[in-house]
Amino acid sequence: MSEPLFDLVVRGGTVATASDVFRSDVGITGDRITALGTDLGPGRKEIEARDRLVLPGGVDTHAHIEQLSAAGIMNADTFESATRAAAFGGTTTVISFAAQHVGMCLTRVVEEYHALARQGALIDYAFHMIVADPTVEAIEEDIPALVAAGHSSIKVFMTYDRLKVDDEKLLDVLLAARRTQALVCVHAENHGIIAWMVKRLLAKGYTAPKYHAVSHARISEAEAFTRLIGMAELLDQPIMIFHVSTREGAAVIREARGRGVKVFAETCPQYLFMTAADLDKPGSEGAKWMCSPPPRTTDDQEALWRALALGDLQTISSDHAPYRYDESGKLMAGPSPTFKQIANGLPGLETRLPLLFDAMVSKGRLGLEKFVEVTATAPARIYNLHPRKGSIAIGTDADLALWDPDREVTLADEMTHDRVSYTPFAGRRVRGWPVTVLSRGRVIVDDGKLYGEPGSGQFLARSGGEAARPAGRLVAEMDPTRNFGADLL
Ligand code: DUC
Ligand code: ZN
Ligand code: ZN
Repeated sequence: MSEPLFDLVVRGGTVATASDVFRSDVGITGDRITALGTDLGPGRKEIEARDRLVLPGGVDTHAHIEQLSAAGIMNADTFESATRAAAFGGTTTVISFAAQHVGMCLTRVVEEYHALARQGALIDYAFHMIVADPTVEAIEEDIPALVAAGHSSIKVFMTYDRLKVDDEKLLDVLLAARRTQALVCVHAENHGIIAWMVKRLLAKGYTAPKYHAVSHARISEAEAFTRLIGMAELLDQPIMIFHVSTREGAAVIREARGRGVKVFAETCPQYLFMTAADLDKPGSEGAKWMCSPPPRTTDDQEALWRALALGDLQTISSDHAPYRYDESGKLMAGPSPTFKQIANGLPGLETRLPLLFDAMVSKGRLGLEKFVEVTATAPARIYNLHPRKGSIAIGTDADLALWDPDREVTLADEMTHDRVSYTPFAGRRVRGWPVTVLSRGRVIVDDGKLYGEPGSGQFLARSGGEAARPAGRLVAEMDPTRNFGADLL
């Protein structure tokens, strides 16, 4: 027997990237992939992968973990439980949030989330900074220092009573991002329309969870997208629109991208696989399917698939926002809350990839390479984690998910590994399952067993990269060479 050449060889599998599918062994030395090819020499350890698809570990760039909501409700998940669930679902990188609320110091907030993740995470992670209070200090001191420290994306909300920033503040944040080359991610819905609808519905006695979907009138999405894109265009600042849910919203993005505006956009499994009808359950049960924006119609699902195919939407994230269906979470206001009193959000870190693999690979919608692209490669690129994350190539981190493409699983509440105790996708049967998962060359999940250790995940410092760079197309008012010479930016 000759000397081992690698620490680990994943042997004989079918490797898939966003552009290619090919038979190859994967040679791993330490944390990294160091060889691809057939008949690689021996490894100290070997994993037989003849019947497996060898894919990059998933990159989930929108997850709320150990996060305090503005209403004071703590997520059900810790970094340990959320990243454990992610790992079981084939995801090896997550970007979660460091959530500032009004009155909080952003730097302190980021330090606190750092400490929690350092202790609990068992996959690699980064943060988006939620800015709810863009004070002069936050804009001029905290944001530049934090972006320089590797937090190169900012999230803002255009709705939610205690989180929303108005248009003027949104412009302040967009400009702060432009100056520091950070990407701005936005929850874009028209607050006034939603608040007005909620008031009217509740006054008329329409309180059940299904009216949550009615309150987020479809136009609230397209209107906010249009306004947001206008502001981003005014400053020539790249943006990422989170969780697109409607056909009209996707159309607004298509039109803006067609004009050369640097707009990125994501959707989530809940908008591809659920509809507003899922909220229509007896009593308060519909709360389990309540998220914002709400799931819409099958026609919207088709429009979102089309937008993915066309590249108008580039990523599919989970928007994992875990609340238990009990008095600690969804039923915090009692057993019969009005829809306004129910925390918004669904668990999804674990089910994102199996649901999408089933739809895209097993059932053939857009195919294997596109599956890898929208769940791993494109998110890694947009958030500047590529090439280290999101692909399989020599030199990349050995973050791999080995899928059994034939394994059939019926999703069920009891099988998930987060702390939510239900999945909104229970009862769905999927084909294809991530059986073995590696994070930087270490097996963290194998055949239903966890081997990853809390605290072994690493923080991924990121600069803004290409996605966050202005497109270089200033509108007349902002262009000092075409106007009065002042530099408004
Ligand atoms: N909507 C959000 O904006 N965030 C968390 C979950 C949700 O449903
Ligand atoms: Zn959101
Ligand atoms: Zn979210």
